[in-house]
Amino acid sequence: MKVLLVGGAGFVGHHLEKALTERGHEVYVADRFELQFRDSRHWTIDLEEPASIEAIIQGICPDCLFHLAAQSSVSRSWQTPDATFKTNLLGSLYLFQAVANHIPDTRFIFIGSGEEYGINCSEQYPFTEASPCDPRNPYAVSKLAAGQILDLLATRYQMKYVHLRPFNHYGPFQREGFVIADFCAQIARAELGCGSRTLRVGNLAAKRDFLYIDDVIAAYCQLAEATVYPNRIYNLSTGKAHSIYEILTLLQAMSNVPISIEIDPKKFRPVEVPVLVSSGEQMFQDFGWKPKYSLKSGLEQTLNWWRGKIQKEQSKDNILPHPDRESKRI
Ligand code: A2R
Ligand code: GDD
Repeated sequence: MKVLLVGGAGFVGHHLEKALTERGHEVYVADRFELQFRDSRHWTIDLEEPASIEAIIQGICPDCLFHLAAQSSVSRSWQTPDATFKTNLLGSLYLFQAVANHIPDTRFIFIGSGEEYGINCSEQYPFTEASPCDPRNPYAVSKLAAGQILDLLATRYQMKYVHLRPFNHYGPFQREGFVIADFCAQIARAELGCGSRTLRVGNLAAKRDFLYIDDVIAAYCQLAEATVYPNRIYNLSTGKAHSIYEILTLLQAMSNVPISIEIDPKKFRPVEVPVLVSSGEQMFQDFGWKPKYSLKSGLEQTLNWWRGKIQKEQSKDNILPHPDRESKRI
């Protein structure tokens, strides 16, 4: 099957490209590649330029398309709500229109966010797909609005789509700016003697539903290969909430050097969602998907990856850009 990953050079795309290729699919990636990283399978796209979208949609004509491209940081969306809306809402609209006009039969997987639900859940009452949405930051509003537009266009043009709402995910290749990557990177630098042993952290009281990247990829592969497309929303989650403090404590215990903590008020959000957790029941019922990784083993693998990355950065051999997709950003 021909699969196109729009925004496929990011954290999730990096893993998904590899997994789908290993499963025998013909995978194309469209992202903001610099000239030297483009080839027949890696195309340059800018969601804010409809012409670049049209060219790729018509040039590739995929059987299945994942829309992963986004300004994906909640924190940054408070600093640049306009840029967040441009990419996540307007850019998504351009992409939906191109698909509706040229390849309405493609299986379209829109990656939204658990953040779309906002505040009204607790550990006793996790969100389900039927929960009302009350988004609490510009990123969440942009994802909710994009999903609503997709639903309207899909009805009008008989498109086949899934609107997925993944909750927090983490693992190797996630960049700094997200909580587990931030903590692991700082610990790895402290261990290698090139960073402080005092970790700067934000709000430790928040609770989130964390998925290890391999579990996310397993779900995405199942969706790509599914034959039934019910044009609906699915939550991707574990059903368990962990406080950021708990994550920090687990990582501190894995560190080879003593780590102390400094709360940095600049890392707090203007508005914080205290708990974000969802039942993953619907994905299990309809696709048989269930997360397999424990938080502890996922954190160990992520911290080990950061140890290797920081070590590599420290070594002299790494002056030239590394020839993998990560290098898009170097
Ligand atoms: O911002 P960059 O240059 O790193 O590129 C990101 C790309 N992207 C775009 N691609 C084309 N046109 C744009 N205007 C545009 N703006 C951003 O989307 C990046 O390569 C990719 C998103 O990857 P990440 O930020 O690493 O997100 P992640 O964790 O892979 O999440 C995938 C999806 C996103 O829609 C999240 O909002 C959702 O899952 O949670
Ligand atoms: N980034 C960061 N860095 N967050 C911190 C820190 C820190 O040092 N300390 C505490 N936090 C808290 C944040 O306040 C938030 O409550 C929680 O850790 C998670 O923050 P992020 O990892 O930045 O992710 P997010 O929850 O805002 O958004 C992620 O999950 C969404 C799905 O729930 C992103 O991956 C989104 O793209 C995704 O849609």
